[in-house]
Amino acid sequence: MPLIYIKGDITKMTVDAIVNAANSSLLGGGGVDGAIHRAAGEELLFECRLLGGCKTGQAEITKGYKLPAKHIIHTVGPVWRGGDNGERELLYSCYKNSLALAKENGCESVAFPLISSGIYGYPKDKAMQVAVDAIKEFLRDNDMLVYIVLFGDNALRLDDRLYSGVDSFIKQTYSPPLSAFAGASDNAAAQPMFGKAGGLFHLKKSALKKAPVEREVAAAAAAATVFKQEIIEDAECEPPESLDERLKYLDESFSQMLLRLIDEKGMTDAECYKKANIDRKLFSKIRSDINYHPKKPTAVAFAIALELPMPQARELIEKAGYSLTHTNKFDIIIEYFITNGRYDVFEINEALFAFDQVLIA
Ligand code: AR6
Repeated sequence: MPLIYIKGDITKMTVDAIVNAANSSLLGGGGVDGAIHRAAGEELLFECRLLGGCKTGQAEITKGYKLPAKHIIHTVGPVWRGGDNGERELLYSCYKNSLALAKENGCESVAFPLISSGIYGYPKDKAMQVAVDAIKEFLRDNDMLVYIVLFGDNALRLDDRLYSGVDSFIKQTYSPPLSAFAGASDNAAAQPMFGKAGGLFHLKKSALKKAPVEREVAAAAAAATVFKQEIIEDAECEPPESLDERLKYLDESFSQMLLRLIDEKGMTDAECYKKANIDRKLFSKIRSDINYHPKKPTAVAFAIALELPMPQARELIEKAGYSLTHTNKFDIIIEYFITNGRYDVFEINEALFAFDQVLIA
């Protein structure tokens, strides 16, 4: 997966290059710059002195010294002054020039912090958008594994409207899995259904007071309702298809269906796997093995890249042996984006990340 968001400390990344959000002296400072200099050791400062500084938007490269990364690319982000002073262009050039330097130096993997979004005050959501735009543009013509490393608890704030749209869709749609009722003691069931980042849903108190058998019946009824709803939704959206048409593709494997859909959409392989944020090597494996079983996030990524409507997306994902249900946040978030016709894998990954879910691809 060519662009990956992760939470953590960039100095710990084992990659060909990490990027430093430096200042124009290149002689170290606070934030990530300070952390990188401390972890790399004082030899880094000796090499930096020889570089004689760096202009905003430009980039320079040094060795990684004591870091697990082989190289450090030092770039100088703009200071945020309200957004009308060329900040976006300068920040974009930081990513563009750093990636070009990484490529020139034969790097296959690079990790970025969210440049300018700390001491330099660039709003995190805007800084993220610039980072993603610049990296996406680069990946259109180049193969590289690029990480954006987000630091601290408030690492990323999803656009407010998108966040509340996804959040209320989860609240409306979520239906607890049977096991949540059957195995749960009253106490355990009173816990939030999701992990620390979620904490959105609590089982209704009335459901908790019921005897175990009643709880199972209630849960089964809830599940049946969801199932029925899905059938209705599918029937409403699915284009009429003849029985012959359906039978023709019954035995298709995931790989065969994927390749057929790529042709039907008039896409090239590269357009499809890049849009899916899938690595070329993984795509080649899927292409050459008709029985290849991808992981669920990979199957989902292709459904997104192909911009499939919900029924077809479900079909493709089922070919890989998975389903989209209403019993977990990941599935619901995917459904939200598909039903709203928003097929940008990077945007979906930001939402998944914000809700503490596995990313797609
Ligand atoms: N790993 C990953 N990200 C980090 C780490 C880390 N170890 N530490 C901080 N961040 P900043 P800037 C995040 O302030 O805004 C220095 O003094 C942090 O949460 O390091 O470009 C330089 O010398 C934030 O999201 O860099 C300059 O003078 C992001 O890294 C000035 O600060 C960037 O925050 C540059 O300011």
